[in-house]
Amino acid sequence: MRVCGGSLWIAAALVLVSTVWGCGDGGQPNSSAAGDVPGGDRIRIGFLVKQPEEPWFQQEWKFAEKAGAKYGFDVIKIGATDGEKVLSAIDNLAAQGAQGFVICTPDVRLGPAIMAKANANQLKVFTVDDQFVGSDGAFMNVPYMGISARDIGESVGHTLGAEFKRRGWPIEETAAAGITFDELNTARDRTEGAIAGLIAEGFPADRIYTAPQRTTDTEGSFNAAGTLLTQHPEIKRWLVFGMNDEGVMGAVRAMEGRGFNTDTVVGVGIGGSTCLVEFEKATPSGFYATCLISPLRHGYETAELLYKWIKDGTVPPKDTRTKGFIITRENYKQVMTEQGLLDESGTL
Ligand code: FCA
Repeated sequence: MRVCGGSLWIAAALVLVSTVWGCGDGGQPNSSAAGDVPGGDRIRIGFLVKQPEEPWFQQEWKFAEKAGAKYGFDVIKIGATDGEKVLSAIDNLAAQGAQGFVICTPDVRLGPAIMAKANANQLKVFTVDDQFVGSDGAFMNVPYMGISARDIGESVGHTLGAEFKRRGWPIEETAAAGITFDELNTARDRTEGAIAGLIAEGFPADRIYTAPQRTTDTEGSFNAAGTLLTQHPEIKRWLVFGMNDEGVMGAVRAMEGRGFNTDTVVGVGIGGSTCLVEFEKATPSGFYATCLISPLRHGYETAELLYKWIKDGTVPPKDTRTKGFIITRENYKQVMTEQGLLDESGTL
């Protein structure tokens, strides 16, 4: 299959593949020999992500490829941003001789359709980050690795509550802004956890305001925060939380746009990839900390477990939850190095 200079048909059906294979490598999955035939000896897996532009997912891909390099399997990286793209990607993976895929789905309710398509193509499925939800509303019985969303959210809330006290901010001038995305379970668990953590620190529940974001990116959060700021002109100091780094960075940007600064905003994200630019700035911003999560575990281990499932029939654990670690600009390099997330040159 070729993507570069392809026909309209390719553009329509396979735009997802071009996202990752790009044009520079001749449209072959990484490390596969030219002329490799579907069904050849070398195991191939897909790795489908809902937001290929997000650094978290790029990191997952990078670590999945590291697993592929170690064990000698190919990883076909696919940006699958909607249901149509996911379903056509599954057919394409099968046509290329892949035997399974890891997926962070663009919509958890696609679970039944994705499983039907995967089963029809005899592909094994490992879900990462976002868990499939069946037509009955329950989580589906498909191997899953996600973050310990509630605990991680609570640690965000505790960090915000502790900063509020440490800075001695007057409560009558202060509120918390939570940018929410309740359609997604892992997102809701995170922000509910943050609220619980703040309350456990003694922060008043009636000063925690939430604003739903329409899209889970920086722009979605920027817009949600803008609405909240317009509703609450009386608030002089903000504590900010959300489902990920993007959710907090967008809100912090919206606040900066209205004159708030590092003395009046404390944001704590969840992630550790996107927010690195904040920590690397010479002057601190209102983005104070994040709860570092592990694209290494979510990328490398999911790919490794899927590979062993295909190769040896070792069924992966059904439900794995990974931990987080609060980091700030003071300690991020050290903690990220300890977690295997920075290379020798100190970059991601
Ligand atoms: C979800 C979010 C990502 C990341 C991941 C672990 O998929 O959208 O940003 O936080 O969970």
